[in-house]
Amino acid sequence: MLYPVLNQTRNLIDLTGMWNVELEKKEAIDPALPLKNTLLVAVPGSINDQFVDEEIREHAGNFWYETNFTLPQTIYDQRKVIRFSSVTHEATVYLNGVKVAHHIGGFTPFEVEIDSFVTEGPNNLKVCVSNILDESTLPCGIHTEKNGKQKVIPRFDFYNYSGIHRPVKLYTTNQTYIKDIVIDYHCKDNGRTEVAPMFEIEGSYEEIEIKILDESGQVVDSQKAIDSHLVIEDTKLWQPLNAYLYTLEVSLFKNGQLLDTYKEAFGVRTIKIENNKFLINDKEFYFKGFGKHEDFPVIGKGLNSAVTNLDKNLMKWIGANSFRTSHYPYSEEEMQLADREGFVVINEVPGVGLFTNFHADVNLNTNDKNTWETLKTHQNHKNVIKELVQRDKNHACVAVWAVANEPASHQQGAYDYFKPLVDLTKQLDHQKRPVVIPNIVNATPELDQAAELVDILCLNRYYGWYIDHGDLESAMIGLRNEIKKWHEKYPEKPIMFSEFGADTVSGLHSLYRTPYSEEYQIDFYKANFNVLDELDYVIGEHLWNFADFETAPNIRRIDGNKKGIFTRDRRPKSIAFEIKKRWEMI
Ligand code: GCB
Repeated sequence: MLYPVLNQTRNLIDLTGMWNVELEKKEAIDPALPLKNTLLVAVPGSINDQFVDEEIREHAGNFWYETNFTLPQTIYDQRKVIRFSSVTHEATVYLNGVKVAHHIGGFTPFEVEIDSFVTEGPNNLKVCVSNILDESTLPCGIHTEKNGKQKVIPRFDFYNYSGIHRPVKLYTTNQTYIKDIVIDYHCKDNGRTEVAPMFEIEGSYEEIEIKILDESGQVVDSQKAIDSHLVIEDTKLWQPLNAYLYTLEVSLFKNGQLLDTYKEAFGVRTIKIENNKFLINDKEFYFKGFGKHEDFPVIGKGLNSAVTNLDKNLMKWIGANSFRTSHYPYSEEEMQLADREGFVVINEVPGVGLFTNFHADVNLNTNDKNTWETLKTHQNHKNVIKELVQRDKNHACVAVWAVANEPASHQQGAYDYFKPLVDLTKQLDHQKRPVVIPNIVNATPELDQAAELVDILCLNRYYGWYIDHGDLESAMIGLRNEIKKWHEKYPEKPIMFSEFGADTVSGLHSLYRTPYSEEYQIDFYKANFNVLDELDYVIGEHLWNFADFETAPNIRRIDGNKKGIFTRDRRPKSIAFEIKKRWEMI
């Protein structure tokens, strides 16, 4: 599936804006009838924080969205497709009362051809959005009932924002169209790159023209056969924080008439792991950056380009070169920006909550069932991997795939659960990029069963916070011991600190440098940096988290998770200036 664009052969109509919304309560809503008790809701955006109404914010179940549109006559003869960039978490789409699409998974796009259902007059588009998470979904949650009300208890540490989070677009093509493009390339010596693009094309055509353009729009090479190899001489490589993007342009013709054309940007770079090092273009790369969230006041997880842009600029300001899309795929627009700016991305599927006896709220920590005998997520897990690799395969910024976060990889069954998923990721990815599964502290080097499957040992460690809270001296002894054991067990695998951090209330100061103060956050990071700077097999540091973010209420979270280097509204805490100094030196 290609990103929707406007060009010589394709039209693009934006369906975002104010939609109607109605909560489905006891009585089921009939998609054939107009919605009755509607409110206005902004699309894109999470629904939760747009109203002054706790019932809406906390509603677990269906939200019915609705909009109406009439198409211009000029495009009526073309093939028409509605594309949702993401609907969180499950969407059933009705056009003029007829069910036309269903999609499970809140962070990847889906689309439907609507030619058989659309009318020349007004059209009614309804989307039934469910925010229910259970033991089959990803992310994984607990679906239960309390006081006669449905409830979703997240098994993860971020707020279960839901709604139509990213743009909804109607685009058109001719009956002959380019369905997908895979840009495979091989870097040879002397700066020569052979590009072997693969195309999925529907319909008939007589001629194909494939071109590679450089950043100034000059044609680098062009060919006229579908299985052509194109050549870039003196390749300008895509480098971290110094990106160079080529464009592959493909056009289809019949009787000299242009039927379809599409441009896909791509960067040329190599990724290797050798001798415990992570190499980009054969040069050692050290990850400096963050685990992030798509999270901002009012819009929740809704796409907002200004926020995405500010985050990118804050990361540049502080000296970061990379981030992880914890704990779900981020917007396509964010990936395009990362390509453009040269950020290196660890791209994560929503494989989070895969630990049945863990919950961010310690009071729920009572269930001791085996995760892998309890959960029914495997099919959905395969789907989210397929959809993410499909969506992001051509992005130069994507350097690593994360197929889960902190699963119960110490419990029996973890290996059998993850082996097919890691294999699937590699099989689907034409670049065979490294695969990781950020590890939870319970899955010690002695107990863990998934580490042998991964290319980098990504450790999420909170020594000095959840372990030896407030006692950094003991904490660092523990951390050193553990890392040593990992290295002894897997001497050939690089290690990365994929999460470490301390909750910090912005503006809270302490002479005694106590936890939650800005001083403690500084001491915490200094202590951790001392340890990881001693170890030459450590390939990077991703701080947890870029910014404070919203979570479900629980005893450890006061107005959300406060481990941000920036506040939720992106003001720096004192630590930000320390990190900037460090990263500008590395
Ligand atoms: C983790 C999780 C992350 C949490 C973080 C924390 O290990 O991966 O989702 O937010 O810890 O702050 O507890």
